[in-house]
Amino acid sequence: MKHISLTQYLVVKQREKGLIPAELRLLIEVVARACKRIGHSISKGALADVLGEAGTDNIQGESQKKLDVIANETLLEANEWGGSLAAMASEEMDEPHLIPTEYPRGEFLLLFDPLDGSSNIDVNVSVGTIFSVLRMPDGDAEASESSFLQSGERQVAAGYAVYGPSTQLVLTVGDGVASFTLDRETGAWLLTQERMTIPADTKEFAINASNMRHWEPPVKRYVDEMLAGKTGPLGKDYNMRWVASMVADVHRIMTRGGIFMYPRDAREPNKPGKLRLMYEANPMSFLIEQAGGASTNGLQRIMTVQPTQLHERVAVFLGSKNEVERVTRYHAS
Ligand code: P6P
Repeated sequence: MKHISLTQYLVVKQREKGLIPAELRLLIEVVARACKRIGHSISKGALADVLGEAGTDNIQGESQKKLDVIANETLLEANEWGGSLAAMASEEMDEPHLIPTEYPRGEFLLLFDPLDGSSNIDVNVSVGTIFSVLRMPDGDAEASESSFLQSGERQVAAGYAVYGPSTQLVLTVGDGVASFTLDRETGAWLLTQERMTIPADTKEFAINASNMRHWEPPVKRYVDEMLAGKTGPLGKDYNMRWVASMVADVHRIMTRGGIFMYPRDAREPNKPGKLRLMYEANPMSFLIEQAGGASTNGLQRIMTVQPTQLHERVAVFLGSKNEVERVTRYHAS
C-alpha cells in the first residue's frame, strides 16, 4: 500500500484547504525532523553515552536525564534558524528562548516537552516528545513569557512523537488527527492513519492507583465504580493500564479509546496536579478533542483554562467522551 509523506499531507492542507500557511507547514516539518533525530539518539540506548542523569535539575526541580537535555537542544537547534518562530518554551528551560537576532523571526511560538516520561528511558519503556504551536499576540514587539499565556483553544497545531516499537508522529492542525509512522530505511514520516477517532465509551482506564488514598472524593467514587465491574453501577468490567509515560498512555487512548487521569491529590494540595498545562495538557487536549474525545480539569475544558504562568500545572481527565463527562459530572455534584 502506498503511503503519502508528511510533506505531501501538509502541502494538501496548505494548498487545498488553505488551512495552514507555508510558514506553519515548514515549522511542523522541522519539528518532525527534530523528533526523528531525538528518536535516533534514544534508540542507541546504552551503546551511546545518552542514558542516566545529566547531573542538573530543570525548573521543576526534577533531575534531568542526559536525553532530556539532548532532546531539548535538538529542538532548539532545529527550530531557531527557520524564520517561522518568535520564540520557544520548554519544560526544560526556566525562561522562553528568544530567536537569536542573527535569524529572522516569525509569527509563531513553539512550546514543547522535549522528552516526556524520561524516567522510563533507563528501563526501555516508550517515551515521547510533545509540542504545541501558538501565534504571537498582535502588538507584541518581542516575545516574553506573557506572549505564551494563551488558552489551549488558541493553538494552531499540536502533536507528539512516540518512540516505541515503531516511531510515530500524531498531529493536528485543526482538521482532525493524522498519524505517521517513521520509515527508518528512508527516514520519511509516512501517513498510516488519515483520521484517528476515539470511541465515546471505553472499558479501560489509566491512573496511578498507588495514589488512591490521596484522591479527592469524585475521583475515588469514579474509580470505585469502575472497579465494581459488571455488577456495579457502571454495569461493565474495566481494565487498567498505567505506563507512567503520558505520550504512551495518550497514544493508546488515541488508538483504541480509554480515559487517562492525573488528578490533583492530597500529596501536594497546593498544586492543581502534576502535569503541565502549556506543553503537555493543552497539546494533548487539542488532539483528543479533534479525535472526538473530551479533556477537562474536572471542572472545565482544559483548553479554556487561562494560563497565568508558563510552567503551571493542571489536573487532567482526558479520553473517551462519555467517561470524561461522567467523572467531570461527579466533580460538579
Ligand atoms: P507518576 C512522566 O514523568 C510524567 O510527567 C507523565 O509522562 C506521566 O503520565 C506521569 O508523569 C507519571 O507520573 O506519578 O505516575 O510517576
